[in-house]
Amino acid sequence: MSEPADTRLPLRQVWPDDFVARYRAAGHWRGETFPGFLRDRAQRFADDVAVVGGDVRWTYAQLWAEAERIAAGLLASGLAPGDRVVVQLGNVPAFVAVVCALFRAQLVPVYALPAHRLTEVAHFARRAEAGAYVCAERYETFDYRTLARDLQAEVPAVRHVFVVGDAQEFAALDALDGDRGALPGDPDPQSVAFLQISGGSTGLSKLIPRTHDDYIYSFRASNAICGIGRDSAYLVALPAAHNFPMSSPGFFGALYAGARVVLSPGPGPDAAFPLIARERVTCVGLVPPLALLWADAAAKTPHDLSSLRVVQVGGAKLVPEAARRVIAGLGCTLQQVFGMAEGLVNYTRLDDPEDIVVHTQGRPISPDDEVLVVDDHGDPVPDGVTGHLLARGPYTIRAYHNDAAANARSFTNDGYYRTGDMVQRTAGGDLVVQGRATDHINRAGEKISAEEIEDHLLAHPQVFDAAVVSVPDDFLGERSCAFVIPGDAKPRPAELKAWVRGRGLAAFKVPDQIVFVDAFGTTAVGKVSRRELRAQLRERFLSGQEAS
Ligand code: OOB
Repeated sequence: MSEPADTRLPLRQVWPDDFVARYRAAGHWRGETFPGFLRDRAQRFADDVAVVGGDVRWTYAQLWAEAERIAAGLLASGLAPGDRVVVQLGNVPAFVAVVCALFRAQLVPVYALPAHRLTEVAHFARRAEAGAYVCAERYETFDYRTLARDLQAEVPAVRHVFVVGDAQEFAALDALDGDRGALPGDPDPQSVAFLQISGGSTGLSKLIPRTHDDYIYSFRASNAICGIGRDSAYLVALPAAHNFPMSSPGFFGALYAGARVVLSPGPGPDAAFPLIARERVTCVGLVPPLALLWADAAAKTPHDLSSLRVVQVGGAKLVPEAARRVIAGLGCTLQQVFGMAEGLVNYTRLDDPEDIVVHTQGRPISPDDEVLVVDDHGDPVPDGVTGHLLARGPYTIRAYHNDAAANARSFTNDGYYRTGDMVQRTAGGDLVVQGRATDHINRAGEKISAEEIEDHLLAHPQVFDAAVVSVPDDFLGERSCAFVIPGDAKPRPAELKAWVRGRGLAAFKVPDQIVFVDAFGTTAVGKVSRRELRAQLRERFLSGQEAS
């Protein structure tokens, strides 16, 4: 009997031949792969500690053995190389083992955050054409097995569910095993290694295909810029599935260097400070509100934080005053990180003068990153003038997976990614983020699409119209505010918030504030774009008229 034909869309990320040749010749793309480097480290650094979290302390040899066991078990369960697998795990060693196992089996991880719920996970599964889902029995207070059941009901193509912990009717990750001799060889370095999730400025999140060559380059080069070596200990304080703690230089950078990865169960000082002291952590990545929290808590903590050499802050704008507070409070080197899951990452350098570290978001990783700052017509603007940031380079994608409309919008004809960020470039080549051109809310580093939330609000029977905007917030940087024109009966704000939550969305997407208005009251004549409308409402809010 012949196998049914695979009708799934192929995963690929294609750079034009001349760029491929250039990136190889420059030594950026070296033909390394995830399983290739992980196997190598397991041999060379066999007895060094690789991953620490909860009660687990795995050496490099143990991590690799665990990855091979799970990989063989996944293939024995009926998955085949090329299958996509949605992974939703918290900051636990199993997350690292599962991802390494998927690479080893040539399965393709699709990263969901622990905060995501059914609507989002189902969207990732459908869009990626996933055949399996890996989750924890529970994380924090949520039981992911209920999500798994709903997911299989909604997306039957997800035939397999693997659970860390008590699996109930599903397969237990711990019990997986299979024939290691049946594991495939190493993949093509230019093939897609995984799908990352975009922040999603218009509507639903897009899937970002990253290749072995491009991603490994990004964290190998980040290691050099961030001072990560074999003697480093990197703390994962943000959710591990985020691109920042994953690869800038993140836990993959640390594993590449033979360093130690320490997983913090939560981002706050309570969870992280004892780990820093115990494991002599040298580097950590934080979002601005957390960095400020840490800076304040450091003054009072009994824990010894003296091992910390570099505190990285990124994901959202760190204003100069906050940057100074972080430096003073934590007493170590601050590194600003301005990056995106689509690729381009900028860093202030460890030896930059304080003025640059405080006032800029740094410069690109690679000499082959091509960064353009352009006006609304696409023409370059001079240094010091705000414009749209476009990026192209050896680790910036050329296309999203399976999303022709987003690709047409998000990339120029000559392959630049339109970041949606408004920046200025200084004479020294550093970037200063000024804002953005797209309507998303950057809530403490979590990106929320205004359009996505408006769609959910509009589905409520008592909502006539809704517009979601970002407003400044002392702690979060930005919070979300929904302007709602009620229908015949006015719902209570709490009801609308519960409604959004009940639509199967991450808690961080629930509007922080709801303001009822009779009309949007646009002053412009004729049709007003949603963008313009949101801008007007935001102005009204900020001028105090709606700040109820
Ligand atoms: C990181 O990645 P994403 O994909 O969650 O979000 C990217 C967007 C950027 O386009 C920008 O709007 C914003 O987040 N952003 C910043 C920033 N870092 C990111 N805005 C101002 N200042 C910064 N330092 O957030 C991400 C990925 C890799 C490394 C670091 C952050």
